[in-house]
Amino acid sequence: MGYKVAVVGATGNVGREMLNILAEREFPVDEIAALASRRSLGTECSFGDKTVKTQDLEHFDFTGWDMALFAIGSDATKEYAPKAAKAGCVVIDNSSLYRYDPDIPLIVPEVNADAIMGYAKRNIIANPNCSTAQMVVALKPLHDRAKIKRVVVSTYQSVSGSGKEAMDELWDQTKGMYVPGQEVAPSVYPKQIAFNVIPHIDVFLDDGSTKEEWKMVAETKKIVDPSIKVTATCVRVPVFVGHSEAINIEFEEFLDEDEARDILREAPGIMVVDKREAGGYVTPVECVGEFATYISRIRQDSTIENGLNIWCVSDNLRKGAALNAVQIAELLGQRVLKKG
Ligand code: 2RA
Repeated sequence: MGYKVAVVGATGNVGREMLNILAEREFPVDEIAALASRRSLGTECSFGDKTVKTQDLEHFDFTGWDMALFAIGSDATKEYAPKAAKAGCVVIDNSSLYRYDPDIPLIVPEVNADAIMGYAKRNIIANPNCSTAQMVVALKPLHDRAKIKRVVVSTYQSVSGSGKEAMDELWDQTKGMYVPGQEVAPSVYPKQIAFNVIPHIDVFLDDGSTKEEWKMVAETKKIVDPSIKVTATCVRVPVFVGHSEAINIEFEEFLDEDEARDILREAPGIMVVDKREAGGYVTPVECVGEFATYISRIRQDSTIENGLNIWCVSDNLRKGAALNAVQIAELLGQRVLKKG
């Protein structure tokens, strides 16, 4: 006895990964619905060794469906998520719409699984921002051992975080630099992304930070501990898939780098690759298609009393979005719906 599962936004980067990962992890699906806007109607999506034709989200009836994994923008989510929730279908939403709502749990299963019971208030569970998800997986085991006071993080975020159009822009712009007359002007991004980096993701806020940076602050506080101070600089880099983060952590008490490495090695969802030699660390191209959050460059920060530096890399379409959403679905099945 399995679940009736809908994937909303099935033709997008994240929606396709949700279908892939549901199949890869053999989630107990009795029936799968791939939902998309009318313009994508009939598109065939892979679901393991099967294909499913997309159905029209606008006219879909969620009654009798167990859960719906949403991977569409906030505006469309605002229209369809409440309909699904009201029909008794638990919504797991990847947009930012509900993440900061006190009535809706924001879940990273390796970090705050127990908070999932809060789903019952609105029948909605929020998935965190990709750059937050991988970071809190690393922070949580260290925070449990030596309470974290402050985090300073710089991100190096791949263009797949902006969607398929951005990936095409990087590809075309890069090619165009080698073929006279085929130069490609910036479109998705305000400046050239090929062979360049852009310190701007999402909109600018009044204090000079960007909304992406604000998300990392607000979501870390909600998922891990509201007392943790976080400051972030989020940067777009010419990488197709895989977000990287340089994370500096200040603890309430000293935590030795070797003990930190041992803790991370044992922590759920983490793979430590940390050798102080050429190639002894993970880079984005190696994380693509993987479930793990990789940690490298673990070392003391001797400029402050209880400091540690780490390098964190993960597939932003997987742990950063689709995998985390499927893990929430698994948790929902184990703790609440209990079929399968
Ligand atoms: C990005 N985190 O990387 C944002 C949304 N996926 O663009």
